[in-house]
Amino acid sequence: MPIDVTLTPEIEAGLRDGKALVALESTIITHGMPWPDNHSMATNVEAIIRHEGALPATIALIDGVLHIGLEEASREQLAKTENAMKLSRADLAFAMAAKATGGTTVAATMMAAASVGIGVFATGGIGGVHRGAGQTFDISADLDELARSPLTVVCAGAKAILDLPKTLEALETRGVPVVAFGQDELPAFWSRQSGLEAPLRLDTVETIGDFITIRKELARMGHGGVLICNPVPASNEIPLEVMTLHIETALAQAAQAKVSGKDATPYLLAKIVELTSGESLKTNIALVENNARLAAKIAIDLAKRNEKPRIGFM
Ligand code: PSU
Ligand code: MN
Repeated sequence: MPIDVTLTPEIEAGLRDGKALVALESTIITHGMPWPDNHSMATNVEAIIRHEGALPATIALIDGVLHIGLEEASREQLAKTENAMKLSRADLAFAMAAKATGGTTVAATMMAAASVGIGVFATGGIGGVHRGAGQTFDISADLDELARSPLTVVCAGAKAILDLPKTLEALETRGVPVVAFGQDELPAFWSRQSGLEAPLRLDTVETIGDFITIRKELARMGHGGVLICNPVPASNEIPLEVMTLHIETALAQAAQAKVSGKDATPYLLAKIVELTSGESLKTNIALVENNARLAAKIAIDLAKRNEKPRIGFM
């Protein structure tokens, strides 16, 4: 049975011509933000990537067809779909067989992007080790995917609703480099600070490009993704002390409502929007836009390097 995957003509040509491409996830559209902010965010993020000179490839499942690059009409349809599935690695084939519509998480988006050779991906925050994981075992499939698929993922840090120290440990175990961009501290999504030192730090697009290029040359030793943590712009951040209180309230409400598993992240994000009277949504949009800009610059830097072939040492 043929697999239903469709690339927009633009993405197909971009891949053939070695253009700078940036993959975008769609769970953030279906489960991360309410209509119509989800739609305007998705549209703006694509425009930002184009403005920088790269091509955006939003990835999503629509009526069982895996789209790599979404036309405007499909993007709007997806943003309006009320019962869209949340698709991680475990769900993708099932949802394709069922001809379902859904947003792809970081994990499923990485799988799809890697399968066609897109190397750079922008998102808001990755999934990670949930607080209380010692009891629930709730660890996002995003972490295993980062270990597996060779993509550079630009995020604003792991969502601060997670257990950040355990998330860092899990990434280290899986051999995923975690790089803070322009600061020593790991950013915590809505906040620039987390109280944790990032394992690695780089300050320029060019040094990120050097690093990724060497990772690629070492690929025969086996490697997966790289995580670039880009702090939210200072003008849009909500300080960690403020967020800590809201996160604790949201977590207590989730426990009381017995929300767990796949529903945990969307529930907590929605509660936090409520608790901050919409402030966290504005921050979320700003950080995704900021990540799209950096991801586009990285993709352009890498595409330029590929124009002049290099000889690896192996
Ligand atoms: N960041 C957001 N909103 C989101 C997500 C991240 O601001 O909706 C999504 C991403 O798609 C991520 C997923 O991959 O949440 C993680 O979910 P889980 O913890 O269930 O793996
Ligand atoms: Mn989970």
